[in-house]
Amino acid sequence: MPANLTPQYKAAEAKFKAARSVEDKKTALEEMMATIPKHKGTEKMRAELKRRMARLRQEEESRTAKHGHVVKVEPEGAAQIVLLGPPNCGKSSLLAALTHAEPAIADYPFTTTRPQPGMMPFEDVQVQLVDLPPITNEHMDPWMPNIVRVADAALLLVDPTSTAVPEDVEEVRERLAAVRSPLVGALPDEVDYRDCPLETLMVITKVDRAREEDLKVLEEFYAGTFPILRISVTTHLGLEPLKVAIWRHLGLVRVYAKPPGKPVDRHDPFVLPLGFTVHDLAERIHRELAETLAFARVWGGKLDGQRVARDFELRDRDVVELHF
Ligand SMILES: Nc1nc2c(ncn2[C@@H]2O[C@H](COP(=O)(O)OP(=O)(O)OP(=O)(O)O)[C@@H](O)[C@H]2O)c(=O)[nH]1
Ligand SMILES: [Mg+2]
Repeated sequence: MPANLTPQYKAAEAKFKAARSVEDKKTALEEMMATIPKHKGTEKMRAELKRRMARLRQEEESRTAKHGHVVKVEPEGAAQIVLLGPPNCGKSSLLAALTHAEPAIADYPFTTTRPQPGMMPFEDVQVQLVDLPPITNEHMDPWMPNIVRVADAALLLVDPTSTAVPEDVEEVRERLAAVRSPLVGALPDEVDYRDCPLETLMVITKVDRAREEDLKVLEEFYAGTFPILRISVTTHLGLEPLKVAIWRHLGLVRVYAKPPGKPVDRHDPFVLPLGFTVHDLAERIHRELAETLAFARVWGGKLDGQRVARDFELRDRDVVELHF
């Protein structure tokens, strides 16, 4: 669905792009949030605006706070994904299986006490995974909401061998919903403007030692709420499909820019949200030049170098030649 952005919104966006200070950026962003049309076609964009606002607030806090008081993770790569779940469900084990990070892993609860990032390679991009301490009714680190709010998506891990399941998982969902970060399988049509819903995949862990009937019960229970995957870090079952599902879930496209008359560089794609146009790509490459973009040629799908307009929406793996 097209976004149909208004001139007021576009003006606020231009202000945001020109802003240098955090204060000016926040003012412009507030204007964007107030003027963005509220319908299905702008859902992802609205979620993105909230995340940007949360990041700006984090930035502000870390400047004003005394050294060491703010816990945050510098975003890196194409997207940032948080690993959430009750104690001992296998969050750190999954981080170790998908990235080069070496987190502490142990067979007792509350092993992880600080966020631990790691980079997950997927084809030609890298996605940042952030392992976090567990969440329970009794315990959630005070900095946790700040980290969760700015993430692009989440994995909610469930241990089918736990005697507390699914109550322990429900506690995680309730605690996060209470701090206005409800975990959702897909963005709902109507979002309370105070909420920052986080798109979530459910990952059932340790399937190598789970009973099939317990897996089925869990899958039935959560089927209408989240997309669900089964994994085992011991046997590697489901790890490759999980990577693919994570990438698809993010709703991002990889685009390869090609200078006119030169071969395409397939090693270092630009990663853009679904719905971004040729003009948005030009801005990403060279903000000052974007306005002088004459046209573009695209290779991909049915296109084989045809000219497209500035508002052509790019697709995953398109090759684009920009003409200024
Ligand atoms: N058999 C089996 N054991 C697993 C698997 N994944 C994790 N475990 C074990 O489960 C225990 C807990 O794993 P962790 O990765 O430390 O769990 P966590 O969720 O990070 O725990 P906290 O940091 O305390 O919240 C460890 O003993 C792991 O070896 C799996 O796929 N199969
Ligand atoms: Mg851990």
